Amino acid sequence: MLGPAHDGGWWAAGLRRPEPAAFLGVPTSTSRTGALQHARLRRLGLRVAELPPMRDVDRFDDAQEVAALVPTSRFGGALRRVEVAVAGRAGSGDPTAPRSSGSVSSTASPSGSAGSAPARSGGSAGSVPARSGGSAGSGLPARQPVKPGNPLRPRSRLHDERTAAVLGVALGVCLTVCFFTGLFSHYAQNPPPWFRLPARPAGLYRATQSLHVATGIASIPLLIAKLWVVYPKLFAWPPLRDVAHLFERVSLVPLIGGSLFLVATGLSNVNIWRPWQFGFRPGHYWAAWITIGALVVHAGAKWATTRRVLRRGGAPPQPGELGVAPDGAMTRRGFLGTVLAASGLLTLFTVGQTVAPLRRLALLAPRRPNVGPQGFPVNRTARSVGLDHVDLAAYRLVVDGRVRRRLELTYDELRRLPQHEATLPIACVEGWSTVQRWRGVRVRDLLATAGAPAHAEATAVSLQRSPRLKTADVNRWHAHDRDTLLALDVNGEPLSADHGFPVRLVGPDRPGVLQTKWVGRLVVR
Ligand code: HEM
Ligand SMILES: Nc1nc2c(c(=O)[nH]1)N[C@H]1C(S)=C(S)[C@@H](COP(=O)(O)O)O[C@H]1N2
Ligand SMILES: [Mo]
Repeated sequence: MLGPAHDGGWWAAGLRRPEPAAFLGVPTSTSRTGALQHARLRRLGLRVAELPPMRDVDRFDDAQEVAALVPTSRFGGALRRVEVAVAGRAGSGDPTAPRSSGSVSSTASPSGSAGSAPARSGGSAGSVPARSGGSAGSGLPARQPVKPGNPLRPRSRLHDERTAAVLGVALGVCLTVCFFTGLFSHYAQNPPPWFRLPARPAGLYRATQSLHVATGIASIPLLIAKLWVVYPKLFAWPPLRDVAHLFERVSLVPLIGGSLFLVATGLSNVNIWRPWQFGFRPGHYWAAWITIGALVVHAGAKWATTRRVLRRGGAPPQPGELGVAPDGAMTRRGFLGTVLAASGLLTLFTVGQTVAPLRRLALLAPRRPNVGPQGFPVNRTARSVGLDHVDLAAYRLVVDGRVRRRLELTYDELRRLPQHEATLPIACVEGWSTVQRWRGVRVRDLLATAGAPAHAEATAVSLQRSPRLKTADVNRWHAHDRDTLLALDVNGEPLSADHGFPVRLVGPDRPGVLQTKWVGRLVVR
């Protein structure tokens, strides 16, 4: 086994059996010592188990930083005694002298909680305890060349497996929820032969799509934090260990690229900034499959590590663990707390677009459920679809297709038919929604009057000029639901022009894009 040190050396090595060739000629005290040592062990045909990377102690300031992480440990105590002694001698001593003290361990956990130093003194495995830098074979004291303040060398203890694992699990949950809710949205709009969108529960699509956008937005801080925590690993040495490792690393390309793409396209879509307009859905859809495939590979590769580091978790917090460590750096708890809070707040400031009691907090949402003509939002105005004015005298609702009697109803005739009321949401694919009280003619009554077959389906056709969202399918379950209406009124008044005057389709559990406005025709199938 080999314990890599943060500075490129190693902090412990253990061998099951003595092996003189293991260390001979491997250069010590270089930033590649750890990698070269690793390669050597493997070349000898030895299986190398990696211990967690740790901060090693080469200089006095290293020791001080490590002691600050574990102030109550023996190491911390020993260092304090040394500091007192050094202060007592008022600068006459060599501050690095304590490295000869046998009681000062050369290692400490980067988090102060891992608490494992398996290579301490060889133990039953017959291993060689070592100082960092790989001098164990020669017995010479090693000194790592340490370049203080090198910004390219990550020294934050937050780049550790446990932080990565916690973020990974949170992100994995968000991406998985996003994938399935997104897939549901896709099938709701493009049903494959084996899928038919149910009409009940009436708020199902509203819930899944709100969840989609909420988890998508929650994943943004998680994704940024995760990338920051693991980026040093992207430059880890050796870049490729074996075929499994190759596979795992290659899967990072679609995983990282795909998630960034999804988040970027999703976010600009909900903010109605669509430089791509028609490409969004196919692009987002295929990126989702690619990303989730890569996520499955990645989760498989990291499963064991994640379980191990999360299990070990129960170590009691050190005095500096909550919030900020004594050295002023951020602890893991502080860091994860900040990231999760950012994620939660971002979501909270967005879900007001669909959860009415939170609407005052919807600072980041492009829409609020109660803002717009007649008290709710308009995405697409009549004018924007080429419908300046509907001439009521000429208006007819036509019901044709697979019917025994073709219907042609004026606005007044529609008004004289039995009216029905339903409280239903408009749940836009973009994640905002609004619940209103609708009143109009049941679609199933119209189908019955026209003599349509028992399990008939229909397509609603809008009077609008432009082709986008001009038609919407009404499947069998929706067509025969008692709440699927051709609405004439909303909240007791006739629909306004932008809400679909004279008639709009509205039904339970339909994505907003299927709640067609300005309906002029129902084609029965
Ligand atoms: C900030 C993050 C995200 C936002 C704001 C977002 C937003 C959206 C929106 C608005 C739609 C509806 C598009 C439409 O029907 O016109 C959608 C669909 C979809 N999303 Fe996302 N999304 C995000 C992240 C993700 C992620 C991470 C995944 C997958 C892991 C994903 C998978 C899907 C899928 C599969 C669809 C269906 C696409 C289709 O209808 O063909 N999304 N998303
Ligand atoms: N004819 C027609 N109906 C339509 C649309 C449209 O573009 N044309 N937009 C839909 C969308 S995307 C939504 S979310 C709902 C509510 O949108 P609104 O806010 O524009 O009324 O109406 C739907 N009905
Ligand atoms: Mo929409």
